Amino acid sequence: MEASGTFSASVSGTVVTVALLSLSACGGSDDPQASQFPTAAQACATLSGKTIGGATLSAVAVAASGAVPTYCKVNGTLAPKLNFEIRLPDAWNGKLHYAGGGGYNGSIPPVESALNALNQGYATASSDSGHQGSGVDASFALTDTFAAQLFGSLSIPTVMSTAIETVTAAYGQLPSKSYYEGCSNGGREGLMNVQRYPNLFDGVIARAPAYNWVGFMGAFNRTAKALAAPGGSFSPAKTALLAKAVRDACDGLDGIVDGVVSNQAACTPAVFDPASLRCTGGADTGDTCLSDAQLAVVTSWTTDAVFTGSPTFRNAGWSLTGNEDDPGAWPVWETGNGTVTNALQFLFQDTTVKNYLARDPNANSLTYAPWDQNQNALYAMAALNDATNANILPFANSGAKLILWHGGNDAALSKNSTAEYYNNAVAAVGGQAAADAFMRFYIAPGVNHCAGGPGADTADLLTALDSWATGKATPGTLTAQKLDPVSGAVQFERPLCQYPKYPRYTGPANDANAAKLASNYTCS
Ligand SMILES: [Ca+2]
Repeated sequence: MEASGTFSASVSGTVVTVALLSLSACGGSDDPQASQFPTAAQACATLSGKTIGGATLSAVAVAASGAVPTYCKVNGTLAPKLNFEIRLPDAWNGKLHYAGGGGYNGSIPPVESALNALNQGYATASSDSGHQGSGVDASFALTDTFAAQLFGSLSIPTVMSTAIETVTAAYGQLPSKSYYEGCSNGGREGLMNVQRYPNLFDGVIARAPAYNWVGFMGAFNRTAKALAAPGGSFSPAKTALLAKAVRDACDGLDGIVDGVVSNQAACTPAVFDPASLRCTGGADTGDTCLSDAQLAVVTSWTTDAVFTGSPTFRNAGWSLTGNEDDPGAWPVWETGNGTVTNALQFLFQDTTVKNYLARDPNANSLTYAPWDQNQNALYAMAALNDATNANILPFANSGAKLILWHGGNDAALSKNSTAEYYNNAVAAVGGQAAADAFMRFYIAPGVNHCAGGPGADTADLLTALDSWATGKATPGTLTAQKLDPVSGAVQFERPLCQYPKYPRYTGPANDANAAKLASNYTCS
């Protein structure tokens, strides 16, 4: 723990600066040979027009711009239509990074999704996972069995094969380490790699993983139906009413009233009961109370959703956070600001019902009931998309490391479901000590789905993973930061605690500057 504390201190406060400076100075690597590798322009010249893995490569040098460094942009297509992109830095650190997708994929994630890796000198690969379209459109799964398999699990090992060969052709040697990093569906893809391809990566970062596809899609459907029920709709004022009531009751339970309920476990129904907001008589009488139909939405949100079939067909309910009203939380994911059909949870479950379950583009997801009626379809979707297998000993035995991360204000996917997977994995690999040898789980309070929200949403998990995988440092408590979106300056820090701990304020009272420092919190 001491060694890791030193490590996190060295990272804290300087993540962006270190990454940017090290690129120009020595390629972000302590490998003395890093500077001997070809530059991005030279790599482009080597690769342009070359055919690798059946894909004819285009390779274009991209000039540095803003936070994006100079890199060689390599594109190709694996038949029939799996489009990939590999970005090669100006000063390679000898390692390969893979950035996962989001939603139902359908496009190559932008370079910004891999910027931390690129700035540290990693070659970094991504793909559209084998079909082209909107991230909330699963119609490929209705008509294209192979595209559905690529989306489910096959695209990453397929692209990795070509990526490794491409990097080796560019630099003349195999990557010394390969790491995977992704959030949301990208987090699911990470766990899929861990479970089905345990030797593919030396380390995996799975953030806010959408690993229980059957379970959370069913929960999305249940909550969408509750919101669509007469009187169930949540206006911005209703969402703000609920969030403020939670904050008023629970914000200070972590030692500081900072707008974030970091100690969610203490925010029990005995401390805050949503029924305390009930409109007299149960009908909607205005913005100062919740109707019975709206309270039913809250119940759908906070309780586990359990479906017929496999024990893995379930989703742990969400915690109330006090930041439901953040623009990146309930408004975009759940309520659609009063129009449920605009909400992302509605859109995801709707395309899932149409293309995987009812297998009818005209099906109405809000009247499709019961949601678990088609067991064959549920099992088929689970076989394609679920990454619920907790026995990840093959991955652990390969020597690889896994970092799980989840935002505490994630209104898309429940952090409690990730905790459920973590606990299942701990049990399946033989207990806490065995798990600690290769797995970490961090929860970032006040952080929305993948990023954003009032909490400290930036942490250099890649450096923590690399230090672990290369035997330099075992990750303990890390440091998370909130950065100014324009300048990149650090606005405040928090310790990034290992589950089930949360950051408890121990600094001087009523001291705004002290409250910004991670050193004034302890993981409790
Ligand atoms: Ca607080």
